[in-house]
Amino acid sequence: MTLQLEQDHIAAEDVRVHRLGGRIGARIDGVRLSGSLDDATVQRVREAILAHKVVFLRGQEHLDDDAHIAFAERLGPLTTAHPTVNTGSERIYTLTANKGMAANSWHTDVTFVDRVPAFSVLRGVTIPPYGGNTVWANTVDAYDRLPDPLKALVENLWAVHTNAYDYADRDETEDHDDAVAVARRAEFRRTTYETQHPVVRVHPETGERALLLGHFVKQFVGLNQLESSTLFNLLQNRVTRLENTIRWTWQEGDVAIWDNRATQHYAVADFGEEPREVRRITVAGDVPVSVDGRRSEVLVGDATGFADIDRLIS
Ligand SMILES: O=C(O)CCC(=O)C(=O)O
Ligand SMILES: [Fe+2]
Repeated sequence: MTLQLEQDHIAAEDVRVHRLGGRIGARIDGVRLSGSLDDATVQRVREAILAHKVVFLRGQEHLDDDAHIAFAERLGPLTTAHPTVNTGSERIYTLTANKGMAANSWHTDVTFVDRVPAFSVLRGVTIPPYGGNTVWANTVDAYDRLPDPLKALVENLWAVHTNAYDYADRDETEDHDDAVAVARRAEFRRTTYETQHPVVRVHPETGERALLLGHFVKQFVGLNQLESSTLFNLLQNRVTRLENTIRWTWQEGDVAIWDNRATQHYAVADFGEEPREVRRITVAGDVPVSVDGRRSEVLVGDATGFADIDRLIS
C-alpha cells in the first residue's frame, strides 16, 4: 500500500516541451490536463508557461467545464468569469463568434482592474474550418529590446486603463448597426472601471520587466490625447512586431495557457460566418508593481468581487 502510494506520488507525467518560436510559445506533449495531476507535472507546466509565456496542448477533448476549472485551479485561485459580462456561469467566460469578436485587437486580459489576472486557460470548443487563429506577443521581450532612452521613458510612465471606451471606434470589422454587438458592448461597459498602472511592471514570479499596455489603455498620465496615442502606437508596434509573436491554428480539444502578466494576444476575425467558440478560465493575479516599487491604483470601480486576492498579497 505504502509502495503504491509512493509510486503514485512520483509518477509525474512524461512532460515534453517543444519550443515553437524564437521569442515566445511552446507546445507541451505528454500531459492529460485534469485537476488531479501530480504536483511535479503541474510545476513543470507552470515553469513552461513562465519560460515561454504561452503554451499549447493538443488533444485535451476529455476536458469538460468542470475538469477545465479543476485544472486551472491548480495554477492558483480563480477569478469570476468576468467583472462585467454575464456569461451565465460563475467561472467560465465563453466567447462565441455570433456575439461578435471583442478580441480582435491587441490586449492583455482585464487590465482595467487593479488585479490583472495571472493566467488564462483557453479551451477550443468549436473551431471553424479556416481562420480564427489566435496570436500572442511577448511583452517582456518587447521591453528588453527597447533602446535605453525609451526604457528610461517607459519606466517612469503610467497609463490609465478602462473598459469604458467604444470598441467600435477602433475596429472597422465591427458592425455599428448590429444590435447584438451593440448590446454586448454596452454590457462590457455596464460598470466603469479605471485603473492607473505602471507601463513597466515587475513580474511577481520571474522578476522580469514587462510592458503593460494593450487596448484598454485610455491615456498616459501627464500626456495629452495626441501625445498618448502617438507614444502608444510606438510601444504597441514594439510589442506586436511579428518576430515577437506566435500564431496558433486551433483544433477542437486544444488548450492554450498564457501568462497574462507577460503577453498580449489577438484573436483573428477571419472565419466568415462559421461558428467559433472558445472558453476561458482565468487565474487571479496580484496588483502590478512598478520598477520603483509602487503599486497600481484604482481610480474608478471595485474589483474585489472579480478576484479576492488577499490570499495573494503577503
Ligand atoms: O478567441 C480567442 O482566441 C481569444 C479570446 C480572448 O481574447 C480571451 O480569451 O481572452
Ligand atoms: Fe483576451
